[in-house]
Amino acid sequence: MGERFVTRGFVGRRDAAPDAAGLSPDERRRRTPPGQYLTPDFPVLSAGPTPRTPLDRWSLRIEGLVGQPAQWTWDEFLALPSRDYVVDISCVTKWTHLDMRWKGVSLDTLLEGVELDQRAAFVVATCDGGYTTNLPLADVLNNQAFVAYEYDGRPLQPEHGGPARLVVPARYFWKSAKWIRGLRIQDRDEPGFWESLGYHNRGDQWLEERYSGD
Ligand SMILES: Nc1nc2c(c(=O)[nH]1)N[C@H]1C(S)=C(S)[C@@H](COP(=O)(O)O)O[C@H]1N2
Ligand SMILES: [Mo]
Repeated sequence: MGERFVTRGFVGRRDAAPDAAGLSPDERRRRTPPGQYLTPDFPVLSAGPTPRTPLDRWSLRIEGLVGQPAQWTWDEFLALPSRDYVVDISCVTKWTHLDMRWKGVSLDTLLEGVELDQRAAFVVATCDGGYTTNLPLADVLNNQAFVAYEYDGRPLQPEHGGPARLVVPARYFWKSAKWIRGLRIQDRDEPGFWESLGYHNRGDQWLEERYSGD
């Protein structure tokens, strides 16, 4: 143990001991967006009741400015190439949870299933229960977003958006639509649920874009 600290140059720095999660104070600071605090908790934040669509009636659909809409049943969705993701999540209520482990399908993989119109520039995620959130396509392409169906090695719990939710780690967590059922491709941006109620249109946690006007 001593050797590890010596090679890292931590000798004599009493505040440099790793915490329970093995993180040094420097790393905690570097990975905590402005105004956020770290927590091992995973609070539930929902604007309404938890929808419970049976899996045999579940589908995920891409529509809007695409050549032909694409749709996957639950079994078809699970058969798509998936990936494990370990990402830091920040909620606008100020908690940040590091190294959250998910399994899901990249939005790149889903979008490979459609031909995007030349005018395609924005996406609106649609959900069971009516929640929506908007993102520029540029913010979700290149493995920046995925539709998760497992969290921490288990099926995603209904309260957290199961059977499947969008996860966009580089934005505040309200952009990570729970109970996702659709991606609507548009030429124009269209504020979603929280974006219409005064939250920032983009929601970059590193720029502290919490509310419109930030
Ligand atoms: N469909 C839907 N998705 C949603 C919400 C919601 O109310 N409905 N809440 C959003 C908000 S404000 C946050 S902070 C996160 C919370 O996710 P969690 O309950 O898994 O922590 O989900 C986001 N996605
Ligand atoms: Mo939130």
